[in-house]
Amino acid sequence: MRIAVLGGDGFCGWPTSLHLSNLGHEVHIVDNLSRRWIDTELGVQSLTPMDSIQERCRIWKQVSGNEIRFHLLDLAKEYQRLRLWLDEYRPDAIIHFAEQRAAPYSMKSDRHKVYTVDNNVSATHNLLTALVETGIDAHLVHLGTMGVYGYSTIGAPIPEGYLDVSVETDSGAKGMEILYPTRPGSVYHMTKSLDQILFQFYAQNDALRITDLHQGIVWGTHTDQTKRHEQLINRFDYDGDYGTVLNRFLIQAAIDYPLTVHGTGGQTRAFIHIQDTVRCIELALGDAPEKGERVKIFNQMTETHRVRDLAEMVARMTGAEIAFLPNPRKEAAENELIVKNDHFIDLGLNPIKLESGLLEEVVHVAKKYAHRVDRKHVPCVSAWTKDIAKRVVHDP
Ligand code: NAD
Ligand code: USQ
Repeated sequence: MRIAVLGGDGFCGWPTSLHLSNLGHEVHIVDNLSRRWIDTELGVQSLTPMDSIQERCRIWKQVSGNEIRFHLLDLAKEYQRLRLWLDEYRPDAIIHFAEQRAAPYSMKSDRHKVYTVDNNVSATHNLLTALVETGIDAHLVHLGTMGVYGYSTIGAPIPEGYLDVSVETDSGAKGMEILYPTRPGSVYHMTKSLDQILFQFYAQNDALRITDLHQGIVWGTHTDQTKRHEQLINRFDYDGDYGTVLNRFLIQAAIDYPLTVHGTGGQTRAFIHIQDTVRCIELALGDAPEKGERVKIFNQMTETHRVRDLAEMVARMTGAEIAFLPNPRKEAAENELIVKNDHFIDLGLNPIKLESGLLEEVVHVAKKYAHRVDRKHVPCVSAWTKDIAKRVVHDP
């Protein structure tokens, strides 16, 4: 297949591009490199030394013999160029990673909120309307988030996107299926909730074929393909805005920084290893919806953990200390999370478990690149409300 990977320079997009190229697909990366600019804005860098996207593609050609082409394009701001690009390349499938993906970054200030909504909603809508306009019948696979469901669940398993409800009417109870009600916990997560409505509309109105993957927190760095050459290495964010919780704990342990647990660490979240992310995308591509079918929604996660349990696991393995800090976010102190992920298991996913993959990650990535860490960028300084900002002490 000819596959466009939108956001293919990012943490999930780069290993996905390599994985699909390795399977023999013709891969085109489309990215505006905004993530690299945000690193500059924040004064941070990936823990791992990343080459330019052009250099990464050159090395991949050298290692694999396969070509990945890079196209510099802003999905949100360059609608006409996007439409022309699609018309010229006419992909069979499109993987859409190209959004601002950090909840703390989206809550930093009014400017960051506006940017995140403008960028994410426009990118997704521009893509959908350009597909209609060009008449391209590509399978669109979007990376959504488990966060659209919200985290204060009632202990019932979260289904894959849809909920069967019964509504009382004058002629008795009527059953119907609805999108699971969204309850986003940040402006970033809210944009993913808005994406869901855009997908529902375009699938229903224009018969676009769409799969929305509600992904949990991705951990790890390497995949089989990124390991093939040092210059193919993946991005690894550890800073307070973009670093996700488990990757942050791993690097904190490596630099003797007490593990930064927010509040009681009672939030339970869904997780998936980056190798399983790329495999899930391959599986989703092979299971495309028919024209006219409703949006397919899969929960892309393999296990759930409470944050303080993760901290204890990392502390046991490494001897790190744990620090319980005031929570900069507005989130429940404790929550239960039970998630259905039958679709991917039925399609053959054989998940990498955290206990088995964790140690390798600590030794090979966190310790190897620990000298690149700037400790002052470790704390999470983005507060969800002005009141919370007054209570959170930012002490590196
Ligand atoms: P990332 O920030 O590393 O990569 C996103 C890429 O998209 C970047 O290279 C960026 O430059 C590009 N991009 C952003 N806006 C763009 C635009 N307007 N035009 C063109 N390119 C643009 O993020 P990631 O961790 O790889 O996440 C990828 C997707 O997966 C995101 O949509 C995110 O919401 C979703 N996701 C990520 C995680 C995770 O833990 N990393 C978990 C669940 C879902
Ligand atoms: N947390 C800590 N200490 C830290 C960092 C985070 O206790 O140092 C806590 C947070 O308060 C939160 C939990 O860990 O309760 C998860 O935080 P996170 O930053 O790892 O994850 P999140 O903000 O939810 O966002 C990440 C990705 C996002 C993706 C989402 C999937 O950045 O793109 O959509 O995970 S999910 O969480 O399932 O919605």
